[in-house]
Amino acid sequence: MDVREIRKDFPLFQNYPDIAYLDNAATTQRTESVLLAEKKFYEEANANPLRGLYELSQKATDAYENARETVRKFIGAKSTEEIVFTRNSTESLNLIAYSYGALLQEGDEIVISVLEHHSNLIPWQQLAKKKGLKLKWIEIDENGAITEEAFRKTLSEKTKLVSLTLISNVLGTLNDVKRFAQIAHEIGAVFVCDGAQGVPHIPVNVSDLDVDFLVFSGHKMLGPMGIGVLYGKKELFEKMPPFLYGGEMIEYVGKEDATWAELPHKFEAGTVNGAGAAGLEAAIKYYEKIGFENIVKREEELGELAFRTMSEIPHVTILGAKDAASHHGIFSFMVDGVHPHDIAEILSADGVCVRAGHHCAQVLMKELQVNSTARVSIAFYNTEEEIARLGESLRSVRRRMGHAE
Ligand code: 7TS
Repeated sequence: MDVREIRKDFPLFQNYPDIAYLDNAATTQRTESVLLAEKKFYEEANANPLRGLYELSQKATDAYENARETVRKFIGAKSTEEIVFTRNSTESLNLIAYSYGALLQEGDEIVISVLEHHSNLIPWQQLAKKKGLKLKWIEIDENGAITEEAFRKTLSEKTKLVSLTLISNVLGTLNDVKRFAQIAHEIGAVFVCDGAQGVPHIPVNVSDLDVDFLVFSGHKMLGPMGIGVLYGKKELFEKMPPFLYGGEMIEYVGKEDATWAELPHKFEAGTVNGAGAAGLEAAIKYYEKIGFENIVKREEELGELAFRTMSEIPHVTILGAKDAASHHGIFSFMVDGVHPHDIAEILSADGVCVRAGHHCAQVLMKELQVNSTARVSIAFYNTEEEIARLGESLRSVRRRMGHAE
């Protein structure tokens, strides 16, 4: 892959030729094709999808439903009835917690891990409080990984739902979701996979992994903000009550009650994000054009370089695994004697964009005995020069904060 050619596809890099954007876990940049797909929707197919019978509305519906089919194929789902469009991973997780949560009973147990982003934690925590469920936590080992032993130890015959991230947004750890889903199924629990950080970086096939639900966000994989995906097995979606009520999710409405639309529309109340779906489809097509195997290879190489560059700098500590490959392009780090916010500000002065804070993972921060970290996160369009700039700037941080060396 010729990264110089690839970067030409991203308008933001033309507008900001001098920044090194290394905050891809927060959101990626978007290709011109994604922006054009959104524009095209509004210019050539704009009417309210799924409503009108006239030709333009049909075009809007087709654009939206074609995007759903592209998503279905991308993640290997059996049917488009299993693909619900949401705003983002957070909304998808809230939908599951609210709607599948309605089927859970007092005393049932939900299992999550200390790695989870707040979006895969608070919905379960609040559901547990409301319904008298027990929330149980899987601990991580010194590399930030969940062992099969730790996983099994947390389960019991009362476990009804397990929700785990595919890749940690702080440590980059990859969970063996296929194995964990299998074990959860053995005891009759459903398995939710938070793919917000995984789907953009490794091929994910729901039929192969056999997860019951998968969530991810368009904006972390070159797509627009405001469009996300919830995959769910049809037999589970059928049992679940709607999440939001209103237009477009009904079959028949009377004064006293209503019946619900067919899947997946039962879970898509109100006017949908047609342009967002078209944009996400364009993002998936871009992934397919580059080829996932090329993306994975490129991100591995860049990750290896970033890990080596950062590890060689005195007073810099990368949290989590001791090998680059286990990080999947995500490196949370500390610099001795310098607050993460100061690190990020100094790097910013050199045009290097990294995130600092708790990364919406405060339970994990406590586990790691820190309040915050600085974090580099890589995408395939990053360059070796950007990593070199990160290294150079990072090497100067302590001196610029007044430390002797
Ligand atoms: N799950 C994981 C693992 C995430 O990393 C994030 C966002 C979410 C869920 C929520 O995604 P959203 O699209 O609904 O916001 N993570 C980050 C991050 O690491 N920095 O900014 C957002």
